Amino acid sequence: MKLNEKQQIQTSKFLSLVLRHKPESIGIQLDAEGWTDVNILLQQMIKHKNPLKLNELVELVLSNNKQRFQLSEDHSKIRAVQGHSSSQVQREYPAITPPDLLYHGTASRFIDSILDQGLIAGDRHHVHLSADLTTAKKVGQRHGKVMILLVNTKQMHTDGQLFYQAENGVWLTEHVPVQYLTLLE
Ligand code: HQG
Repeated sequence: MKLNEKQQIQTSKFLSLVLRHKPESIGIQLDAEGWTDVNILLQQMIKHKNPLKLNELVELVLSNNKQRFQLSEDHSKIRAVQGHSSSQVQREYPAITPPDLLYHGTASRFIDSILDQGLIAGDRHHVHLSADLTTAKKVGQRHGKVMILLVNTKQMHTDGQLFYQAENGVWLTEHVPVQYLTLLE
């Protein structure tokens, strides 16, 4: 049996919760790079009333619209590729040169604070940036009335700030100071 679309979304949200934020809530452990054992994950999901079969997990990982999760080659381990807040994880992404410009989609109610403090990671380990406007709009819409900020990544990089890219293409950095931000009207 394949998971239907609703079940896929629910399961993806559950996996995001335990693989990014609260592994302890179902008694699993993540290593520093975010990996956890697939068999233990599936056992603990049964115990916590979210049963999932191995083939359903594999299908979900491969078909996930944002490629949020990654399986090891032998399918023995799984991780979320970005978005972590758990202190068990401290991913060491290689620093790479970003494109000259990246986008950040947010909600109008955050703008005053962002123009005061810059973009901060909050509970997550990094600020998330998008490579294109369409993606940034989708990210911002999750929070309310969408506003787009342009990030002068070329200048940030020249000034020595580090950038990383998760396996699913999402760009990451520690903090974006205000001077590199332009609000797109
Ligand atoms: C805002 C999703 C006030 C920031 C997406 C955002 C992404 C500030 C919110 C990934 C601020 C945090 C991450 C400041 C930043 N004052 N608000 N100084 N600095 N903010 O969800 O970037 O579907 O933690 O603008 O696609 O929205 O989960 O971050 O609105 O890739 O795979 O604080 O999550 O991916 O919200 O999204 P989030 P995000 P998934």
